[in-house]
Amino acid sequence: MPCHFIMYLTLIASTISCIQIDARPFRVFQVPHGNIRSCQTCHVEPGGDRNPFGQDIERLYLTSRDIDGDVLWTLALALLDSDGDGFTNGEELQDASGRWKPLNPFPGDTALVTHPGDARDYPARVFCELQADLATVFSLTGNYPNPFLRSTFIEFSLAEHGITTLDIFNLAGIRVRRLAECELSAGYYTVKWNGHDDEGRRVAPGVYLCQLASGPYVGIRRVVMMR
Ligand SMILES: [Ca+2]
Repeated sequence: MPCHFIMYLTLIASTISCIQIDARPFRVFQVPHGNIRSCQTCHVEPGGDRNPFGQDIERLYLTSRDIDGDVLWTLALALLDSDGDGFTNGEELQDASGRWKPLNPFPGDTALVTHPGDARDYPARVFCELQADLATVFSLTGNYPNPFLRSTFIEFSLAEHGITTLDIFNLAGIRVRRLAECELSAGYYTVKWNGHDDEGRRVAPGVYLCQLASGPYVGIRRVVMMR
């Protein structure tokens, strides 16, 4: 059976399941990758109480709270950490920038999606936030804000397509976080670092080195996390 047909059947089954227990199944398709957990994206149990992500949406991100209200997936909602696990809703749903719009293809990597309403489920790694556009030079432009308190955005450009890594090292030369390891096209990119190491623990305040390696290019910048 063709893959797209199986996906179609899955979506129909998901929608029918929602209809039986929740009168607003269309909202599932108004957040990135909302089809993965269907109604449980926002509810503890389908049709039941809302989880922390669903509570935030109900509080501020519905066009109206009646049955016709649509979910507003915005940068503000993407930047919230609804379940308090150290990762923003956007990071968990593979759209850290909050740029995705309903009906567009889902962003990022489906395999990395985690639950924005369940603090026990969080991503092992936040992958590249892509803003591909024409670029003519390799450059690790820097990060903003710097110094930073909670999170910082690292900007770079690639002149050529290639395997790219973006890492954070401490001053002892030990890698604390791999932010990206992927194949990227030439373009401009922004990747967010939330000050956590690869184990999800917040690193100690201080000076770190951010290293970009892609093709012939290696660039290093100082990144300072405040206390
Ligand atoms: Ca989570």
